Amino acid sequence: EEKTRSSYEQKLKNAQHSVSKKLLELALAKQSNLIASADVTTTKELLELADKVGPHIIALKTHIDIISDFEYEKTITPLKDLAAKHQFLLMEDRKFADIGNTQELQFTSGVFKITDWADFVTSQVIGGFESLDCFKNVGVVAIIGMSSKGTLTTNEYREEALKIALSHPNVIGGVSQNPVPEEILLFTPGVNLADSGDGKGQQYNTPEYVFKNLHTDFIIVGRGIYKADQAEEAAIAYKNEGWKAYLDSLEK
Ligand code: BMP
Repeated sequence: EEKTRSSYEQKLKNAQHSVSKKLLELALAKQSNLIASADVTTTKELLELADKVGPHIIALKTHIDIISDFEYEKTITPLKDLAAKHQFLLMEDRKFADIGNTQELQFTSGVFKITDWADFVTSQVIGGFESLDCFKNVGVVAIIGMSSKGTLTTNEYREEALKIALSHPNVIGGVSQNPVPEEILLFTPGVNLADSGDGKGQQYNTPEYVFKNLHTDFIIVGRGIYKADQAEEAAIAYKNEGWKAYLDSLEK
C-alpha cells in the first residue's frame, strides 16, 4: 500500500515559516513546482535566463559565486527586480558547511552579501544544530542526501541530518533523493527528461519518478533548462511535467 501525500493546500495550512508559506502559495498560484537552477557564469546570462523562465518557476536557484563579472548593483539589483516582476523567490545554493561563526560571516559579508537578497539558502548540517542559528532572516534548506554517485550521505547520515532539519526553526526543507517527513518540504535536484547522467557523477531521474517515489514537493532543474535551445519552452515543459506528476501523486 502506497501512502498518499499531502497536497500543497494541506501543507500550506500547516506551514509555520513565512518562506514555506510563500513557496506553497506561489506553487498553487502558478501551478508550478519548478525551481530553475541558473548555473550560468555571467550576469547577462543570469538575467536573461531569469527573465525568460521567471513566469514559470516558483524560485530561481543561484550559485552566485560562479558569476565571473559579479557586481552587487549590476547583478543583484536587476535580479531582485526580475524576481518581483515575475513573482519568484531567490534560492542561493551556497551549501554552507562550517562552524556557525564562519557561516554567519559567509552569509553576511564578502562581495555577495547573501543575507541582503536571498529568500532562502541551502546549508549542509555537518556543522551541527547551532551552525544553522545564523540564518535567522531566511529559510534554510538542509542538505540531507545528494544526487551524485558515491555520495557519503548514507542512511545513517541522512537520519542524523533529518533530526537537525526537523528540530531547527530556521529549516523549511531538505534536499534529498529519498522521502522526508511531511513536516518539511522536499526539494529534489538531479531531474532531467533527456539524460540519466552527465559523465561527472550526476544521476538523473524524471519528474514522474521523483513525485511518485519520493513525494517530492519541488523539482530543481539546471541543464535541462538553461542548456536547452529554447530555455523558456524547456521551462514550460518541466513545469507541465512536474505539475502533472504532482497531481498524479495525489491520487494513490
Ligand atoms: P543539473 O540539473 O544541471 O544537473 O543541475 C543540478 C543543480 O542542483 C546544480 O546546481 C547542483 O549544484 C544542484 N544539486 C545537485 O545536483 N544535487 C544535489 O544533491 C544537491 C544540489 O544542490
